[in-house]
Amino acid sequence: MTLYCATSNAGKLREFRLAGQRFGIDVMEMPGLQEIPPCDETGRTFKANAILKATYYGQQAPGLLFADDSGLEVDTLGGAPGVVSARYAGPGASDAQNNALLLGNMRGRENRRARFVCVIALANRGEMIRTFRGIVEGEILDEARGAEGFGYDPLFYYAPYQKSFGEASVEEKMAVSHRGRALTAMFRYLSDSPQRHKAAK
Ligand code: ITT
Repeated sequence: MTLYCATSNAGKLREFRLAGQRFGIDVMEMPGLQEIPPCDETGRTFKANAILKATYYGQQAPGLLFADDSGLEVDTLGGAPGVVSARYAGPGASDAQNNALLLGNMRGRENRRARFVCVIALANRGEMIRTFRGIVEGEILDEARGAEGFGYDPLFYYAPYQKSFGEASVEEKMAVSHRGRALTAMFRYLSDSPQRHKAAK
C-alpha cells in the first residue's frame, strides 16, 4: 500500500518512512510537491493547519495523502512557540536560529516543562477523512545535546530515556514521540479499514 505525504521537512519525511515500514506501508512524497505553491498555514491550531495542508495538497494527489502539523509547546512561555514553531525566529528561520531564540527565552526560568504535539490529517483526493493526534512530554534543556533528529530535538529532554531527542536514535524517538504516536494511530486505522486500503491503491 502506498500513502502520499505532503511535507517539505526532510526530518519529518525520514520519520514517516520509517514508521510506514513497520506497517508495510510505503510512504512517498507527493509527486510534484515542489512545484505547487506552498499552503498558507493560517490556522490557529495544529489541527486546523493539518487539515488545511491535507485538503490543499490532497486535491492534487493521486490517492490518499496525509499532512502533519506539529510543534513545541513550552508551559512557561504560554505555549509558545506552538503553531509557529517552524518560524519562531522569523520567516525562513533555520533550526539553529529557532533553538537559539528558545534558549534565550528560557534563560533563568525554573519551569522547563514542554511537549511536542503532532496532528496528522488524512484526506482522499482533497476530502478530509480523519485527524490523528500524538503528544510527548519532556523538558527544555539549558544547552543543546546530541545531533540526531531535527528542529528542537537537541533541546528536548525525555526523562524516561535520560537523554534528549537529539541523542536518541530515530527508532528510539519514534517509539515514544508525538509523530510516532499519531502515525501509529493512522496506520492502525488504515489497517482496520479495508475500504480505505482500497482507496489508496
Ligand atoms: P511542512 O509544513 O512542510 O510539513 P514544517 O517544518 O514547516 O514542514 P510545521 O509547520 O508543522 O512543519 O512546523 C513544525 C516545526 O515544529 C518544525 O519545523 C520544528 O521546528 C518543530 N518540530 C515538530 N516536530 C518536531 C520534532 O519531532 N522534533 C523537533 N522539532 C519538531
